[in-house]
Amino acid sequence: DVVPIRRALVSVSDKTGLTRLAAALAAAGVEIVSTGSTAKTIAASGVPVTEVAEVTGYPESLDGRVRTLHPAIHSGLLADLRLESHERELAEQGIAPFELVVSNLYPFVETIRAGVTGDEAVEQIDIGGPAMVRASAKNHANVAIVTSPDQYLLVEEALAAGGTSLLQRRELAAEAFAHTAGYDAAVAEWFATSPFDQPGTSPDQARTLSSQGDATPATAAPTSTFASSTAAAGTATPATADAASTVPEHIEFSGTLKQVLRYGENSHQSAALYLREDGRGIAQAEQLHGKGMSYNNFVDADAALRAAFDFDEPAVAIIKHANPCGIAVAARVGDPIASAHRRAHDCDPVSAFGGVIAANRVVTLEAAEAIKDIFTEVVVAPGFEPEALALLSTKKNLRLLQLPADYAREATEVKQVSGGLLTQSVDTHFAPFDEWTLAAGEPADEATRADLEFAWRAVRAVKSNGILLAHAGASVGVGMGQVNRVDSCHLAVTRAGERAAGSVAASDAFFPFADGLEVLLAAGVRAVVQPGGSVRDAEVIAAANAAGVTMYFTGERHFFH
Ligand code: 93A
Repeated sequence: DVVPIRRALVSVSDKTGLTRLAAALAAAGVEIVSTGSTAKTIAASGVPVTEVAEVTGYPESLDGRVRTLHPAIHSGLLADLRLESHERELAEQGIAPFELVVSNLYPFVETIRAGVTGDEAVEQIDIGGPAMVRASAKNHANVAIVTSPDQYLLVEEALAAGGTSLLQRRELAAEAFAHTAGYDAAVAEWFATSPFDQPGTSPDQARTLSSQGDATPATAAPTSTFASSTAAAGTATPATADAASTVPEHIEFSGTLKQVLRYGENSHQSAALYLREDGRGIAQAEQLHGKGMSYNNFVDADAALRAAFDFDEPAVAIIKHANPCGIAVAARVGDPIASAHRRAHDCDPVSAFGGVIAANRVVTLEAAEAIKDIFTEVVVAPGFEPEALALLSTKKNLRLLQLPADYAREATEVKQVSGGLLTQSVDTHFAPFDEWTLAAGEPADEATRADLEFAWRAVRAVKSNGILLAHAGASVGVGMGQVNRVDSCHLAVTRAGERAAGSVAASDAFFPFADGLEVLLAAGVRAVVQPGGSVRDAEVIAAANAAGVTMYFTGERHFFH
């Protein structure tokens, strides 16, 4: 499966490392075919190069829009030489195949970031480049595609080794498709969000429209801008006067492309990470070790952080698919973070396999020793003790992330719906115990009260309908994401097993009937905290009283979707 390199198509906007690469190719006897300024740069370094126009017999045209877009080039990229028919067709047409393509694209993102707009920005949308990249990536059985100067060393190694291997070409193809997907995503984002002057509209008219709220106001052009104005339109009707006073009239979210991700939630989805300019969150975390973060890693790490940082005391949350496998604060004795981790892990060791761990304190060596033996995708924390970092860095597949020193969540959350954005203030309010009302049973003793307060905070990290059983500051059973509360209760109780008896339970929203609560009571929970407010509260209270179980109402709920 080794393909020797005889002919290379080189067409790069970023000329970093180009002359060294060209010299290495020429020294290995490789014929180099190049576009305009790439060919000039190579020729100027004294290396022989063939112009694309010489190969196509067709001049670069339409101001360079059509250069490599020609069958004499693309047949050479797409011919599958494992097929005799392809080989024959190429020979009949007098076209030579390429075994290597080196291409990086017009710098679209950098251009719009520099403030370029309109037709000038459009001109920076590379068409021929992605076509070459995608063609050669598709034809990875025959062609190696290199899209970054970081990969030039690999080319030099391949030249020395007599060619590229199939595995190398496959990996390069994956990176190439991720590269063009990220590029197109940035272009799509720009089209969807950049200001648009309608033909025939003078700049002055455009400004007037904008100030009336009919057009998105012009902003400096970052990679991705979502701007919205409800100011003049008056169409947004907040539900309450209270909400109205805290919802801003104008919101602007802008982000700069940080990283094209290998793929999205699934391998057929393209994905990228954008940075908010004022952000201090997971997106700004510094990766200290491990392979690149995936889309799901970011989502889960953020959910884990949110859960761990809901507590003031040392706490650890372990997350899978955005839901907690375990959350715990430190026990009174021992190393706090090691203790919190052990107790969070013990909640559901089966689910914690392959999870994401967040700690709200520096990860200690003792915690690292425990984490090391458990298959984990990501550990994110404010920091790592040097010995902990050294130990965890021995795990090749474990990603280690250090939060920015001033880590903070934004005060407003944004969610996309088709055709718009939903915003809400972040759910950070926890009604304190002294505002709860005792709805059933005896007032809680101090230990029960502490457990109820812990459970009430922890259940907020559980996707609705959420039920969380806790004991001594650690979750022992979590029921999440069910479409009825009874099933969430069954799930929490099953996961807790024998530990359900004597635990306390928190429910993210009220029990609409007594049936869910009855599942918890039958399992032996000793106290319950829930918002209250159901029309059938009397039924629910009666069930708790009949079982002699303490139940508090918080008067606030914590739905989480
Ligand atoms: O203008 S294009 O969309 N049409 C093409 O046929 C074409 N061929 C190569 N863009 C095209 N390219 C791009 O030109 C490459 O992706 C590369 O970024 C750039 C290299 O041009 P030069 O060698 O003139 O710097």
